Amino acid sequence: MKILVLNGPNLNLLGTREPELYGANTLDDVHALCTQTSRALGFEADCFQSNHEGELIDKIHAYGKMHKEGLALGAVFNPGALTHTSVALHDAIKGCGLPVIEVHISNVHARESFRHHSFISPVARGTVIGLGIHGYELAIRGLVAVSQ
Ligand code: CA2
Repeated sequence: MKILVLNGPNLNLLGTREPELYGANTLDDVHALCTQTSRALGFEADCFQSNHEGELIDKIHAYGKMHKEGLALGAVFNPGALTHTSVALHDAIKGCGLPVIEVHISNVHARESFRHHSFISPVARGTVIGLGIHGYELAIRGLVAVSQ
């Protein structure tokens, strides 16, 4: 049984710039943490990052189908800046019925007002915000807990 760990635009830059906002860990560190956490809970993490909205939508659709077939539990998703702009990601999650936990590394509510609105939160099963990369582990644990 798989868990999708999905990261959106610019998250491939983690650990290279803005450590005061996003910490010093790289995306590879996030993937290692998610792989380890999922395995400890009896699941297999599939980690994917894209800077392209359409590729994220395709992955959500594929996992919606896998969820219906009993092959995937759901997804942990940091949509990056698309959080604040993308009706298409909102529609993809709503349309395919994939359980999604939305994650943000930084506390978006303590930042610019344009980061305060999320198009993803209304269609997410839950959200984890502002806890650094620990949020990914907590989101996986939360997804498993609410799926039992
Ligand atoms: O806090 C988060 O996880 C965000 O989703 C990160 C996005 C931002 O647009 C959201 O408002 C909140 C930005 C991701 C870019 O990450 C970088 C990491 C290092 C250096 C540059 C960008």
